[in-house]
Amino acid sequence: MKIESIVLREVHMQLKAPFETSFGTVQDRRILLVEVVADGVSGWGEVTATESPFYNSETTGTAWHIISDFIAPFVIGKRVAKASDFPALVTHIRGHEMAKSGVENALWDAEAQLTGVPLSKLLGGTSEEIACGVSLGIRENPRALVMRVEEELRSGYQRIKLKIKPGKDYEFVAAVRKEFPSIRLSVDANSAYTLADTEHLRRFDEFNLLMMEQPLGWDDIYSHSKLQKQIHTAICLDECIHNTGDALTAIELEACRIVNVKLGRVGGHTEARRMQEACRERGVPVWCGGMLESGVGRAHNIAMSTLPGFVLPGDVSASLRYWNEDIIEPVVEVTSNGTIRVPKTPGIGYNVIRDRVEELTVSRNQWHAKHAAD
Ligand code: OSB
Ligand code: MG
Repeated sequence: MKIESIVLREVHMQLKAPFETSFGTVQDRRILLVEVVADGVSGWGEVTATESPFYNSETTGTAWHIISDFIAPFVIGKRVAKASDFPALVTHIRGHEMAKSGVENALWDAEAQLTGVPLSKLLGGTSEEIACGVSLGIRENPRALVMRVEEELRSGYQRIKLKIKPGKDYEFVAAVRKEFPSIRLSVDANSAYTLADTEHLRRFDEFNLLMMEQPLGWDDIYSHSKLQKQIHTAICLDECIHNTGDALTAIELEACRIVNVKLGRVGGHTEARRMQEACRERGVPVWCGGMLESGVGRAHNIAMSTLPGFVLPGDVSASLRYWNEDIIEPVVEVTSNGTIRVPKTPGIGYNVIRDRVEELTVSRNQWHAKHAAD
């Protein structure tokens, strides 16, 4: 495949409602979309960075800079036999996994279209339907949260994850657990606690949670290994895991028993596939995390979730939970059993609505290969 052109767009999309985590509240999303033309076919990827560096160190702005000033000028006109060769092309650029992932995943979409297969199949995915959960932002009070949980369960979702932070944690989880004693329930702290909170976090053992996601430092596998030995609840790492090496470190140190795989955080489909395989070989369950994606990122998450290591419901849910209008058609829908049917058409399997993308675009940058031999 020759990388013939790259179009980078920043689109602005407003979530239906503000989403609150321990690190802040977001409603106005600034999303980067990457369109790569390879051998005449357009593939789409999404950069899943947040607007501020409060989840990890990347932002929409840093990804714009890294793609515009380093990735795109370097890879334009180059050839790769497969999308899985892309990471080697940009390995000299340190970190910036989310920026890289946006470009790599667009190439995967292009390769799947050129091969005439759904992206899920090109990746080696086996399921035709994926299991879905939801991630619920922090609410005003436990009552409001219980009402939201009830609504999501009515829609069929198979697992409920509650965002927590100090002061808005124990009572909120207790209220939900009391109302729904047997649902699959988990919590996500986004690094809001420290080892000094061990006693407090141990109290969550009574809720029989499926997992507690990223309670401690965003880059601190070591402290999680200390905590995991002192609580019964399985720790799941999110922020700490940037590559398969991190996952293996965490598993060996017993810092977690479950791994959240996010395409952006690990740098794209190639590394995500390697990571789920490494976890599967060791009997460690993985699931697909979400980053409040537009339809493009969501489509990639769906394809990835069909790989055999993804044995727990992910944070991949219906388009209309997030957006009044998504940028793909059909929109992503969830069955009454809390599953998403995996598309069977080539590529990501959804059409990007170009006119809508154009309307939402606030900035654009593009690169074209020179003709001749490059
Ligand atoms: O930690 O999983 C997280 C959203 C933004 C940043 C981090 C996280 C999240 C979510 C939302 O939990 C998942 C989703 O519904 O897309
Ligand atoms: Mg998380």
